[in-house]
This record gives sequence, structure tokens and C-alpha cells, in this order.
Amino acid sequence: MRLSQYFLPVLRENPKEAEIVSHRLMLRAGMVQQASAGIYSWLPLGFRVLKKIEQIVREEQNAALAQEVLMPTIQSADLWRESGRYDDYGKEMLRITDRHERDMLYGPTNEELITDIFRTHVRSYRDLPLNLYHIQWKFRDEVRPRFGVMRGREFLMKDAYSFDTDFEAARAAYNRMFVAYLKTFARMGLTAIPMAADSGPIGGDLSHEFIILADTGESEVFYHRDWEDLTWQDQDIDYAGDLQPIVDRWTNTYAATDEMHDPATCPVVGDDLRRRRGIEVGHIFHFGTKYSAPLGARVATSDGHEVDVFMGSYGIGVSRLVGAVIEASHDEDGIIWPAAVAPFQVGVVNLKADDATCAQASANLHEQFETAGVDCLLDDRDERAGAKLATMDLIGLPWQIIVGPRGMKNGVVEVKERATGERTEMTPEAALAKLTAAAGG
Ligand code: 5CA
Repeated sequence: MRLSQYFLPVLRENPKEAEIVSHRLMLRAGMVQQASAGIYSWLPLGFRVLKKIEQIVREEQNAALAQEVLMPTIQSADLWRESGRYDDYGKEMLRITDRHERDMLYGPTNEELITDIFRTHVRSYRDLPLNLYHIQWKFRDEVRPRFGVMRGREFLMKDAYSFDTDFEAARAAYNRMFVAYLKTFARMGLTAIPMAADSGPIGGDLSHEFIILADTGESEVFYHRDWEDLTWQDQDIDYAGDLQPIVDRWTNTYAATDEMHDPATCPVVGDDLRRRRGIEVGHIFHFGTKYSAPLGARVATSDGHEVDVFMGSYGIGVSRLVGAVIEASHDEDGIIWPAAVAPFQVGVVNLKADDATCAQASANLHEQFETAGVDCLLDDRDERAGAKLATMDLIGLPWQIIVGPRGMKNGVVEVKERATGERTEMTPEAALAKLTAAAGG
């Protein structure tokens, strides 16, 4: 992609409305634009990142044996009356009336709709386990939408729903999602700490929030300092096998949100206990028969009984993650994208647009990267060198290749790694080979 033809409305000034760094950088880097309070348009650069994150979430859901569907954003109120949530949900639910005076709503979540799909088609334990998910926009009329896409009113969520005949099978389904979440966030360069969350009337420990530590997070969290050294080592997971040992390993070290943390009973004391803030990027629940019972989603068991199906739901804040990654990875010059979610892998900066040698060398590199399947953004604009370098740092692509007249005289370009700031001179061919390999191309 040539920047001269790309829609990248970069802002020079810090937007006044942005209170936190990710919101500020997303606006400055031309990733999103507010349409109204808590509702955003995604511009080309932001859209690329959103899609990258969505795709990682999708791949890990599929690997964990969940199947993708797509349910609508607009739902009928009738189903929510059946579950009893139509009145309970309150003002957060956006209610709509259609031309026939039928009550509709913009879905804030999908337990009712998925249970309706299930009860229409599934009658027997033979069809279980089943886990269906979708990645769809939600609407919650938050009292205080803020921090850009972090707490929006319209936001993109991955929500999965599992169905099983008994608690033990439901726990296995829960464990599959638990492990899939660890893998998902690790692939984005994030360490998400699973924290015991309030599981309500069901009891047990089957609800976890996945939290990324960040000073600007909205949740206050408490954890054992050992968490600071725990990172997911990538490994192949046999999702058909027993995942309890992995889940145990990741829940044995103390971590809790402020609602769950009780200083009187907390097993960690003194300097070992850390208190920080965090961003909730995922939340998983086992809620048993809470929706299947009122909606009549029942299955025959292997011994001839009929039971209300056991369910869990598993959410990931896909659009929130775009902000969360930036909160976790930036410096004073701008964003630092982890390669897995970067909108482009390489930015080629031609420092002197009117220099034929530089223009040729940078155009060649751009073309060769694209041929190699490495997403490349070429800054071919007729702009000051300083402004171009600042834009490249702001939008945070993992690698930059800087092409200037002085280097070209010696047949070299400069390769800069955004995360470390390290610069190395090499021939364009060497730069191409190095960064194609780095991008896994
Ligand atoms: N039905 C369940 C699980 S599928 C559910 O809705 N869970 S949730 O309310 O916890 O939402 C799931 C995830 O969506 C949260 O962990 C969070 O990452 C994201 N999320 C929730 N509200 C917002 C919001 N207002 N803006 C952006 N992301 C949000």
C-alpha cells in the first residue's frame, strides 16, 4: 500500500476528549472516529488491526472445537420475556419498536437466542458436547461510555456458548475455553491473568475474568507477585484430552478482582501481594440451567432421562482488545504493535520523494514485500523527512526501512525495529530477506 493513496487521517495535536493513551493514539493514528458517544467508525488502519485480532480469536476458538455461527444484532423481545431478562436488563438495553409495533432490541448478549437455536434442533446427548460462537456487534447503553473503544456502547464481542448433559462435561467445556483464552491473548503479545470472578448463585469457582495489567484499567485487582513471572509457553493443546492440570496451574497462584478479594481471608500477605489496575478482556461463566430451564432446552441422557442442558458462556472484547494492546505496548512516540496484530509488518520510508534513486529503491522494496506476502506500507509522499519518521513511529509498525540519498550512495538502507529503536544499515536485499523472515514469510 502506498501512503499517498491510503486514507490515514493522522492528527498532529492531541485530541482533548481522550483521557487515556490508547484512545489518544487511536485518534491520532487515524484508526477510529467517534460517530456518537461510545460509537465508532473504524478507518482503514484501525480496521486492519480489528480484523487481525478477530482472526486470532476465531482460529483459537476453532482449535478449541467451537463452531462459528452468526446471529443477528437485532433480536425479538419475546425470547427475553421467556427468560425473564427483558424487564431485568434495565436501561442498558436498547429497545426498539418496529413498524408493526413489535418490541425488538439491539442484542447486548446472546444467551436467549442461542438457547432458542439449540432447543429447536438438539434433543439428545449424542449431539453433545456442542459449543457455538459468533463474533458480532453488541450494544449496551452504558451510563458512562469512555476511553474510546475500551468502554463503548457499540462494541465487537466474541461470545461462545457451550451445551453439555452434566456438570463434569460442562467443566471440560469450560476448561477448553479457559485454555483457548490463554493461547489467544498470548498470541497478541498480552499476558492476561485469569481471576476468580463472582459466579453468582451457581457457586463453585467456575467464573473467571481475564485481566491485562494496565494503570488505566477500570478494575482494581490483587494478585501474588509470582504472576509477574508467569507467561504462557506456546504448546500444542489436545482439546479432546484432560485440561484440568493446565487450568489448575493457572489458577493456583492467587489473583482476584476487588469484588472477590477479601483482605481477611486472602492467603497472600505482605510484599507478595500486589495491588494494581487491569483491563478485562475476557469473561467466562458456567451458569448451568439458568437459561435452558425457562426456555425448555432439554436433552435425553444416555440412561434415558431428560435434563435441562448445562450451559456456559464465554466472552472476549474484540474491539476493546485493540485499545488494550495499545495500553500494553506503546512509548512516547506512539504505538508499538506486536507483529501478530500489526496493520502492516513493514513501513518503507522514502526520505526524499523527488530523488529518483531513492524512489526506485523504495518502490522495489515495497513491491517485493507485497510479492512475498508481507504487508508493507510505503511512505511515498512529498513531505518533510521528520514528519514522515514521526508518522511511522506513531502508527507503530514493527519494522521500518528508511531509504535516504546518503545511504543509497553506499547502496544501503536503514532498518529500524520499532520496539527497541535499534537501527542497522544493510543492503536493500538483506533488509528484504531479514524482514520477510521476521514476518514468517
Ligand atoms: N454473555 C457473556 C459472555 S459471552 C457476556 O456478555 N460477558 S461480558 O459482559 O463480560 O462481556 C464479555 C466481554 O466483552 C468483556 O469481558 C469485555 O472484554 C467486553 N465488553 C463488555 N462491555 C464492553 C463495552 N462496553 N465496551 C467494550 N467491550 C466490552
